[in-house]
Amino acid sequence: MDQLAPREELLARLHESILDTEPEAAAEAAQAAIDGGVDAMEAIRTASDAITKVGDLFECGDLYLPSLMLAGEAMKRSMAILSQHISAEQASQKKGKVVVGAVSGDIHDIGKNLVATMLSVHGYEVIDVGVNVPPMEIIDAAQRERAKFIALSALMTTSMPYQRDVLDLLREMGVRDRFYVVVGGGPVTPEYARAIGADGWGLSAVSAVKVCDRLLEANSTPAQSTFVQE
Ligand code: B12
Repeated sequence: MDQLAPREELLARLHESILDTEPEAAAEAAQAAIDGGVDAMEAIRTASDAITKVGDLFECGDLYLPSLMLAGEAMKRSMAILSQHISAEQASQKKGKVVVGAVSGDIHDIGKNLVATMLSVHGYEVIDVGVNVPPMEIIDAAQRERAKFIALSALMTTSMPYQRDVLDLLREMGVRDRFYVVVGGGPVTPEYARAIGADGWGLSAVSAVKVCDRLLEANSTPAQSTFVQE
């Protein structure tokens, strides 16, 4: 019988498959990591590290759009496998539920998925409602799931106003104080986030985790909490 590949080798294979933008290889590497006894959380951290590097390469023009999209798919395929293997103990460390979605009119999901992954790796239970989600559907999901946070992604100036609509609707419904609302995405600035009455704004997926952590630590009522930006 073949000897099991060492842990480092399995993790390196996963990392490489995402950097090489190969969805099929990423799914296989994720399964191999699990079969080889690698902790799912550790593998998720490795995959997140790889997709963050891919994002950096894209930002500085060293990677083109089709590759970015393939890398996003590779991340998705590996996460589908790895997330099934998070242990009960790890799952019980959850800090609370976060409804994550891209608002109406916006189908960009690479950054949103990265935010969802980073939050999930850092102990949040993520309910990803997908892309192009109308404000009321996002609020319905948050109420149904008894979420603590709503994280809204918008990549276009034309979709940003729907972040405001979510907040307006929460206020109209008298439930604004039930959820911390965190916003982000390319054109969304901290000034805009403050103006629409969000609780926090984050520049990146890593920032999204920091913002949620800081809001939890502050433990104040949503909408009355100090605005957090990272
Ligand atoms: C990839 C891409 C696409 C892909 C999307 C694939 C997919 N599955 O997502 C495709 C080709 C389908 C596409 C389509 C379109 N796109 Co496009 N697209 C991009 C592109 C090149 C990269 C976006 C991306 O994935 N970046 C990489 C990820 C990792 O970064 P990110 O999304 O910014 O996310 C990070 C942060 O913003 C932050 N973040 C994101 N969400 C959140 C949420 C929270 C809560 C927090 C805290 C943080 C956070 O964390 C993320 C990770 O660090 C951008 C240009 C750009 N440089 O941004 C244009 C861009 C966003 N697209 C644009 C446009 C106009 C379109 C189209 C309308 C084009 C067209 N005419 O058909 C369509 C339709 C889109 C629609 N209806 O939604 C414009 C938007 C312009 C504007 N300001 O309004 C951009 C800026 C390009 C441009 N310069 O013109 N697009």
